[in-house]
Amino acid sequence: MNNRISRVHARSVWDSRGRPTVEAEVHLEGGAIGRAIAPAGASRGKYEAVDLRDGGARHGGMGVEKAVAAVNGEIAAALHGADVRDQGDIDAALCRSDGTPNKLRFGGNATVAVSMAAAHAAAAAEGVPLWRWLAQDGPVSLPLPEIQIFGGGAHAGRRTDIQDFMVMVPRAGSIREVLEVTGNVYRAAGEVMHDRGRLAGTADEGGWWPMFDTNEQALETLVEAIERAGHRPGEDVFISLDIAASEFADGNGYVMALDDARATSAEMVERVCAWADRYPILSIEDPVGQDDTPGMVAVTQRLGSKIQIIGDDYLVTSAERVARAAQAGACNAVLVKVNQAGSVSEARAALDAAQAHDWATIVSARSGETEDLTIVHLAVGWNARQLKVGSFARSERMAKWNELLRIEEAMGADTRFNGIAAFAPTVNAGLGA
Ligand code: 2PG
Ligand code: MG
Repeated sequence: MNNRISRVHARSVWDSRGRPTVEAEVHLEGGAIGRAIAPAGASRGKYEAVDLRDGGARHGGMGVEKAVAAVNGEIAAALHGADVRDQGDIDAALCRSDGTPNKLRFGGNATVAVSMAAAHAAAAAEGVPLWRWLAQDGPVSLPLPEIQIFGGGAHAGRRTDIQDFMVMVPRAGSIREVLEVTGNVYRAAGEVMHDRGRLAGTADEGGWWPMFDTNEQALETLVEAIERAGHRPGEDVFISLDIAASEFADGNGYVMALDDARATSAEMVERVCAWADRYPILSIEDPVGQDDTPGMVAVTQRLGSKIQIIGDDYLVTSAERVARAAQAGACNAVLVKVNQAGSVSEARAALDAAQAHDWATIVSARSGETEDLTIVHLAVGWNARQLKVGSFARSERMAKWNELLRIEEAMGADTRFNGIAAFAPTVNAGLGA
């Protein structure tokens, strides 16, 4: 009886962009409470669960009063008395009462907040951290971080076409070491920008604002920053890109505004392969657009044995799309964003589908974030291989890296850090795993 849901309550709070978002609480009869806040994307895949926004003049149309009302009304009624330990049943009830394939009626922002809050309540009732509750008796590991140094694309007024210029430190021995090295690179990148008179603050996720003349100049500068920090590019520190190509795809191909270039799908593939040749790149997300399966297959065939090819907008945290992509030979890794699916169980299914194909799995934040730490626990408890939460500045990001440090400490001698084993098998082998 103690684990039955007695109350579900939501309120409108604020995210890291100063926009309203949904916070949900799930209360249990035994007194335990779970709480979670929905994140929000800017470069959104068109097949994602839809956030319900109020429209109109207030909050520039971004209000979430309708989504909050859905939680306090229909969702609260649907979940009343449910056993919170049955996450699958709770999420199935959310999907059933919403009744649309992409959470149009309640809003994915309503369902994801409730779904994550329920997971927190279950862990609280058990008296264990969320990651332990999620893992049950299964294996856990500390995910390899990928951390943004320059933020472009939709997170920086389209200043560069490529969206995320990130680093990975797979040969480090611990989370603590990864974060120290990343801090060095982040600081050095700021110094390089300062020296060139190009320092102009930070973008949405805390990465340096990308004042560059071409996309390649950003890549060159990142290599320089790694060296200036005293690390070896392609040895200790690698580059990871989120190209987020759907953002600059039009019906006929790709328009890279900064490079003043148009590209067909085949030309885009060539361009990405040329970057992979020239720079120490270990991971590439969304190298082509969300509907460009031939392009995704071509990139995976050309680069996938050595480089991680991640589907984000292309897979939108959907088990079905992961299975289809695996069959087509597209991608060797999935980005898992709980709010793309709209519930914890659906996101977990996408992760399981990827693991069944020996793909790597990356749990990811959104560009609109808050102090919510749920994704860190999901990554550890689900034994995901990597974690992406934006840059190395601003507390909505640093809170998550700091939580990962706490979990590393709590694991003590049982710690398993993914490092060079964080990728699909052939990529791991290339790193010497
Ligand atoms: C992405 C994310 C995070 P957004 O594209 O992977 O960088 O961006 O949340 O805006 O979709
Ligand atoms: Mg992305």
